Amino acid sequence: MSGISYEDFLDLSYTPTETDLVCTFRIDPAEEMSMEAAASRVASESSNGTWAPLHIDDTFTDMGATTFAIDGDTIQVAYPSGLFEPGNMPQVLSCIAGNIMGMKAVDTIRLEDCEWPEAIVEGYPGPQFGSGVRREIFGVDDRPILATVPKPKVGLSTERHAEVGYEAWIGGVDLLKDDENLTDQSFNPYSDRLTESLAMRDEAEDETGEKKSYLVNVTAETNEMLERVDEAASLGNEYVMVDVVTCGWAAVQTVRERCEELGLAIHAHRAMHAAFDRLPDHGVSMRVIAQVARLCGVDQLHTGTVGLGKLANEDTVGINEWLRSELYGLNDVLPTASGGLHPGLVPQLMDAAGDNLCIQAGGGIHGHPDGTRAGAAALRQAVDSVTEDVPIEVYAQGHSELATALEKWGTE
Ligand code: CAP
Ligand code: MG
Repeated sequence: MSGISYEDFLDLSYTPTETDLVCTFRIDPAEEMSMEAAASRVASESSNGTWAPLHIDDTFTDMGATTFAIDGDTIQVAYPSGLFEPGNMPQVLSCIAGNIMGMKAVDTIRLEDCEWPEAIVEGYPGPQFGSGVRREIFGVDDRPILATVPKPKVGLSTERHAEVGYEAWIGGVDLLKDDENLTDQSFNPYSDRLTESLAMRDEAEDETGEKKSYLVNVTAETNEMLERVDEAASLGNEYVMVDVVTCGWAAVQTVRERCEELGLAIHAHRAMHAAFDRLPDHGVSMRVIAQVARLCGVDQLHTGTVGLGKLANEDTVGINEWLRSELYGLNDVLPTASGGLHPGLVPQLMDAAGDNLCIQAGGGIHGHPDGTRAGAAALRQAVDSVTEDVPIEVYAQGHSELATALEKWGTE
């Protein structure tokens, strides 16, 4: 028999079965490599092939993928679901975004999208709450929930951090959020910060009559992270925050399981995602990262600001739509808009991204000329102006905190 060679993985007459995982890549073949040859190698190296033709009999299970479509620089590859260990996200990524990312046969390769079949999705838990956090935790379903990260992002003492949280909660935000590089450092240790912030949270709840919560960053080595999750639950918090790309999907899967036992929601920060998705021609798209995050079961995920803020964004609206789409009964994910946001941007943001959102502003709250409490009030007022359908400049006439924010930052 001919065995497995690089050429065996292209079949433009193949129709994917309903259990196949279909991945869309954009590739730029290396010099002197045809599109067909490169496309076949992508399917080969990401499934069961290698560079040397193999001389084998039929005593193996054929786990080969098939490139079944080529359209310009875009190729589609179908993978048999049996290639993938159920519920093992690292193994999936080792196939579809593994060795092929460094293959000499292509100058660049980008995994753009995946169509996940039920046969694979059923191995994953998906979010425990998803956008249900708004109703189940805060009792609101007619507005975005609001979060804030104290700034400077690291260096505040525990006492100061908790005070900033209190001011922000009183001003009108729902969630205090840790920044990505604040975990358990000596200037603000995890346990102290959690305890003191939740004490302030209780006071803010009493004063405002509103539910408040804390996206406390538990990101660490996995066993350590689980201890932090347990502590957050034992002290009566509703959430943990995990930096999902830096700690890895295996850790996210472990935390998801523990959070199910404890009834905690997971806020997913995505630091380092741009190392994979920023280059338009190479890597893994944010869309796919978001898909992986949903399967693994995070409840909230940063997906960008529709280009309004300080950071480069991929198609925020398209990603949010995917996170809300039907997926064999899995819960949706609440998108979080964050990065350079301030009150004046809220109408444009909500116009593009809707109200089923979490909006985070750090600098856009704590940089308010009258301080954190006023900044938080201004953000809440900006949201109210949209939900009450009053132009933000008009609304600001009766709301001085918002008026000051608009004076400082405008609406662009
Ligand atoms: C935002 C932020 C978030 C980014 C992450 C920061 O602060 O806390 O980490 O939003 O990016 O440190 O930059 P500001 P993304 O509100 O002060 O800008 O949401 O795109 O993942
Ligand atoms: Mg941050």
